[in-house]
Amino acid sequence: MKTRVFSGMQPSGNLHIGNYLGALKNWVRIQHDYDCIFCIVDLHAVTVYQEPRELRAKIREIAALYLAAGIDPKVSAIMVQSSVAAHAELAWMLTCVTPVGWLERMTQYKAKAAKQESVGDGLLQYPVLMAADILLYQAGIVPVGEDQAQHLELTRDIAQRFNTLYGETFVVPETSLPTVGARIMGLDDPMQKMSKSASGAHHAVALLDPPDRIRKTIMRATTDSQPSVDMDSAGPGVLNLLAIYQAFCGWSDEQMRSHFQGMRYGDLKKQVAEMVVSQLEPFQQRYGQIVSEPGYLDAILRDGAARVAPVAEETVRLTKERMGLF
Ligand code: AQP
Repeated sequence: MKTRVFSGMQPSGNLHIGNYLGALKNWVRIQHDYDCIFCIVDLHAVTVYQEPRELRAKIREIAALYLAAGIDPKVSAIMVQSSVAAHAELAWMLTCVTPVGWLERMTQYKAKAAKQESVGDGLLQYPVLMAADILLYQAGIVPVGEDQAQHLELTRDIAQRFNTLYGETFVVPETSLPTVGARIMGLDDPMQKMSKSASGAHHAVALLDPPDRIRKTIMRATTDSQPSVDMDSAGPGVLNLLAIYQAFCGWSDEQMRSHFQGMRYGDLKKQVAEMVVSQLEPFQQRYGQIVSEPGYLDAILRDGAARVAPVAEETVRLTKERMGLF
C-alpha cells in the first residue's frame, strides 16, 4: 500500500510563487508515488475574517490552480476541508489533549496575533486543526514550505501524546521540505517570508499575475549595495532571486555558479523575470481553460470529498472508541 500524503493551502489571498515553489511544485512531482490528498483548507482561512462571497470564489480558484499546476484528479483527491465534517470533529478531540502553552509558543500565532487588536480563538487553535487534517487521513508524509515545519512538529507531538494516553491511534507524520525554494522571501523585503497577506504592492509574484506585472515586481526587487553577483557573499535579496531561478529551472549549485557569478544585478533580475514569466505562462493558459468549463471544478471537489470521507470517518470512529466516547 502506498504511503498517504496530505497537504493543503488556504483560500485566503492570491497564491504566489512561494506557495508554488515551497509546496505545490513538490506535490505535482510526488503525486504518482504516494496516495495523495490535496486539500483547500477553508476552515483555516476563516481564522481571520474573509468576505463570504470572495471566499466562495477563492476556494474554486485554488482548486483550479492545483489542476493548472498539474495535479491529476484521477490520481490524487482534491477536496475542500469544510466538506468533510470529520476535520472539525477530530480537531475538538485533539484540542482536549493539547496544552495551551504548546499553541502559544507557535511563531506564526505570535506574528499574526501581534498584528491584531483582538485575537480570535481560531488563530490559537489553527495548528490543532492542522494536526486534525493530517492525522485524520493517517498521512505519513506532509510536503510543506519551511514556515509550516513548526506546525508539523506540533502535529507529531499531539499524535504522540494521544497515542501515549489512549494507545496507538495515529500515524506520526514526517515533514517533507523541498531542497530549494522551501522559504521564498518577500521581493520588497528579503527578511520577511513571501506571504499572501503581506500588503506591499511589489512584495510577491502571484501565480495569476500578468507578465508585465511579474517583470515590474522582479525588476524592483530589493538587492544590496554590491553591483554584481558574488555567490560567496551575496545578501538575502540576491540569494532569494537566485533561489527563485534555481527552484523553477532545477539547476545544480554548480550550474547556478557558473551562470550567475559576476553577473550585474540588472541582468540577474531580467533573467529571473523571464524565467518566472516563461514558467507561469503555460500554467496561466491551463488555468484559463479549467475555469471556462462550468461545473468541472465542483464535480472534482465532490468526487475528492467522497473518496476521502470513508478514511476520515474510520479515524473518527477509532478515536472516539479509544477515548471512550459514544
Ligand atoms: N514564502 C514561502 N516560501 C515557501 N513556501 C511557502 N508557503 C507559504 N509561503 C511560502 C507554503 O505554501 C503552502 C500553503 O500555505 P498556506 O496557504 O497554508 O499559508 P501560509 O503558509 O500561511 O502562507 P502565506 O502565503 O504566508 O499565507 P498567509 O499570508 O495567508 O498566512 C504551505 O505549505 C506553506 O509552507
